[in-house]
Amino acid sequence: MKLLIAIISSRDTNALLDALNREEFGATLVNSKGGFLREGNATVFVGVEEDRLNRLFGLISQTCRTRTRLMSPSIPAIESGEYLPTGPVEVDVGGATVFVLPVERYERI
Ligand code: 2BA
Repeated sequence: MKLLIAIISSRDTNALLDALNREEFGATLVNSKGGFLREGNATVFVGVEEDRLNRLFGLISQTCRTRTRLMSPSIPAIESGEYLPTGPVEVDVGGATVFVLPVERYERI
């Protein structure tokens, strides 16, 4: 068994969870925040048998879109070391950042 952890856009959660439910994947959704943009995103945990992992990746690819976000980074001022705002830059986010971990033991008690 594997534990798949997918970090996705909050806007894609319904589509992904609907698809997972339809195909009887068990899933847990946790609200999270990206360390770079500091915006809300979503983290989905799915315990899955190895032979269904490819199907799971397929559902994530179908439901999680790449989006462009505008952000205003701050860069250090040369003399004072203070942070000054610059113009907005475009950042591509998603469709999904996915980790697959081995599961040593799985029990439902
Ligand atoms: P954030 O950390 O808010 O990052 C949002 C997007 O900003 C990233 O999209 C990437 O395009 C960009 N980005 C992140 N760090 C950057 C940096 N140091 N310089 C320039 N651009 C940067 P994604 O790569 O699609 O990541 C989406 C979200 O997935 C991330 O939100 C974070 O919550 C998570 N994530 C990505 N890589 C991760 C990792 N190695 N470990 C844990 N979480 C990760």
